[in-house]
Amino acid sequence: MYTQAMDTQGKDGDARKAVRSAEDLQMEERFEARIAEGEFIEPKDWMPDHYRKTLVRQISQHAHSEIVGMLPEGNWITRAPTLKRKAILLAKVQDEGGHGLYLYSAAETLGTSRDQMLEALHTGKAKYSSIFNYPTLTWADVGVIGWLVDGAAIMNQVPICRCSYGPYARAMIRVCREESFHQRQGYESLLTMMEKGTGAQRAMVQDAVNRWWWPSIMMFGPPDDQSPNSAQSMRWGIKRVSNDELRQKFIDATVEQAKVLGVSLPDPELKWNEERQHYDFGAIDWTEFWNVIGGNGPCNRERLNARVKAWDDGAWVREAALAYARKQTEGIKEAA
Ligand code: BYC
Repeated sequence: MYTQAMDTQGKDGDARKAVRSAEDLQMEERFEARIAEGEFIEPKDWMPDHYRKTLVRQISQHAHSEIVGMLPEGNWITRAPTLKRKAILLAKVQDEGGHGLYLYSAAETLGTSRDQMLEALHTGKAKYSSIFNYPTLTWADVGVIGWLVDGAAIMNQVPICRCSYGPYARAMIRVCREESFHQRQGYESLLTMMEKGTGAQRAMVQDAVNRWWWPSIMMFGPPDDQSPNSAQSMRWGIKRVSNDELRQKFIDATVEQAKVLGVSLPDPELKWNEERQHYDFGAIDWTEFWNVIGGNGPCNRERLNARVKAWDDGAWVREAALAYARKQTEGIKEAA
């Protein structure tokens, strides 16, 4: 017996997909019940199309952010001030590459190939975090990225360790541990410059904080009432905490860290609100945010060109790996 129902969750507007069978509806009820019970959904489990698409969108965007995020910091590896700082930065940038790989693997379990995801990045169809479209002008930017950008990333990503999709949640556990090291190394590097540095070095830290503060708090995404994906993602347990709540938590924690560091944050309206038990903060320039994610930030073109070039330059490695794999398979067949 079949019934018909409108799929209000479908984004693609394909009328044929809007007709669902009774079995589908039952599967969906069972799926919703599992989500409500807090169970993990695994790759071979039934899931609604839109749940799958939302995950591919978010996880691939996250993976792209990790590998694009290697670029602004990678820019400073050859100019790190000491061997120790260079070793730390190399390890951090390498970690980001690793995060990209776990995340691409997690997204692949949903049936989208890595080639498809990279094609979407290279053609500008897929998004990556707005934050990586800003330039790293001085060495202090590297410390500030660790402190603010990785700090914001941890705040956003710890709740994803409880995401309803098992492979994404599990990948995030290791990612968060590593991000925690990244945040600490950034903060420690800034503390060294502030406590032991010259006046010029302290000014360099303050300048970097001034430039990165607003883009960092934009990382959490648009305000909840302008976030088209939030409501459904929260219902499905893909997102556990809203954009605005995470932004507020990040600001509350960071203001205190800035005091210890001895830097000011570039927002004259930042003020403790006794009644709310949170910091109030000034208006965010959302026009700048939409401009950056629309492809018109200071470094969008440069970042995308660098990724496309890396992909093109790596063609011979992929060809060699495939040729080797073919040879191995042929060898196995011959031996059999
Ligand atoms: N940048 O409905 P919303 C890292 C897009 S890696 C660009 O709220 P959602 C690190 C959003 O995609 C940091 N785009 O969306 C790496 C949507 O557009 P589409 C990356 C953004 O998904 C290396 C539209 O705006 N972290 O930290 O519910 C070194 C409406 O937004 C941004 C992750 O990816 C943005 N900032 O919530 C150091 C974490 N914000 O796709 C550090 C996982 C929003 O509908 N992702 N958009 O066309 C998430 O938690 C969520 O996807 C977001 C957005 C909170 C980012």
